[in-house]
Amino acid sequence: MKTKAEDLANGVKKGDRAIIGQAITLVESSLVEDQQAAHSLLEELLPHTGNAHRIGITGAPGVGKSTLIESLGSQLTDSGHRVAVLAVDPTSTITKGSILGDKTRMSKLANDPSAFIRPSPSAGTLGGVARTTRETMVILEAAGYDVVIVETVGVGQSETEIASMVDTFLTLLLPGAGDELQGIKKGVLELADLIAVNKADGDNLSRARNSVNDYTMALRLTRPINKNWEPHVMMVSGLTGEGLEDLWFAITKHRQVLTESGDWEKKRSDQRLSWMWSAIENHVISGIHGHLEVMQILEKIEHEVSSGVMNPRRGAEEILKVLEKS
Ligand SMILES: Nc1nc2c(ncn2[C@@H]2O[C@H](COP(=O)(O)OP(=O)(O)OP(=O)(O)O)[C@@H](O)[C@H]2O)c(=O)[nH]1
Ligand SMILES: [Mg+2]
Repeated sequence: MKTKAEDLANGVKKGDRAIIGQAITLVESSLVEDQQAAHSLLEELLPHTGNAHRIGITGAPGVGKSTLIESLGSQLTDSGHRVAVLAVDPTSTITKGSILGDKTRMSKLANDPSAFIRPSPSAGTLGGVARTTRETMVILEAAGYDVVIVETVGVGQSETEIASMVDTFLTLLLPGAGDELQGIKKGVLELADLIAVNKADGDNLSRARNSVNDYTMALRLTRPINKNWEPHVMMVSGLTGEGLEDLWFAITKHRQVLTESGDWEKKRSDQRLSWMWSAIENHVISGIHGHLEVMQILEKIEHEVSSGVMNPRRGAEEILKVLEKS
């Protein structure tokens, strides 16, 4: 008899949408009894992955990520690509809300047989968002999606995590004046392979042009020149579609340049390593939360650390001591 994982893997490889959904639900599950099946599923699917272009798109809330993905994604499916979109919102706690939100904002793609949209899972599980994003990408690639786009809200940690699991990282910014430029975190510019000033339409157009110049200057000041790839700033409008062809050209060019220089393979091996390390972190952390003795002292230690009675390093030591004893 076939196992659940084998059945799911076969359905995924055939591109069966309902089964793809079930497979994603399995890897998102934090139930202990689902872990083995999830593990076997990924083993079955991993050999069928590796060819998709993994693209991360980040930017502040409301910068126009979903609108741009809807336009770009539709252009791509029109030209024969199969496009998967994963929304990662580490701030979202109500899964239902974000399902509706993402699907309404990308209604054309949501109804496109060559596209698959997976809304953000709720950010309940520890380290869960990064893990499930990686594993969901495996499923979607094995299902034959050759462009996998991860949309993430640009808040802190999540950006760095997503950047470590994609091939091309695009940052969207709004047309703005010099003041706003000051507010852009240096890290944002350092992570980006491409930067696009979005909403460059209507009244925004001249401001957008100025911003492109400002960001280009800022980019030159903040990062060392990489001999293989120099990130550049573009101007787009997800709403009108203006600039999207150039943007796609730049994204594919990025892949080509990296492939030729050998950086692509290097990136893929870094992605595998960072997956392993984050799996280790998740395992240790969930070990802590599943450990009875640790749970008994955890609240007290957390309280003492948060109120400043115990220093954080000492708190960590106390917890690890109990964990290691067992
Ligand atoms: N003028 C203009 N408005 C846009 C453009 N893209 C998006 N908008 C508007 O900006 C608002 C936010 O767009 P979304 O695409 O939902 O932005 P988002 O970055 O996905 O937002 P979150 O997922 O909530 O972080 C909507 O009201 C859009 O209609 C654009 O290119 N030009
Ligand atoms: Mg969005």
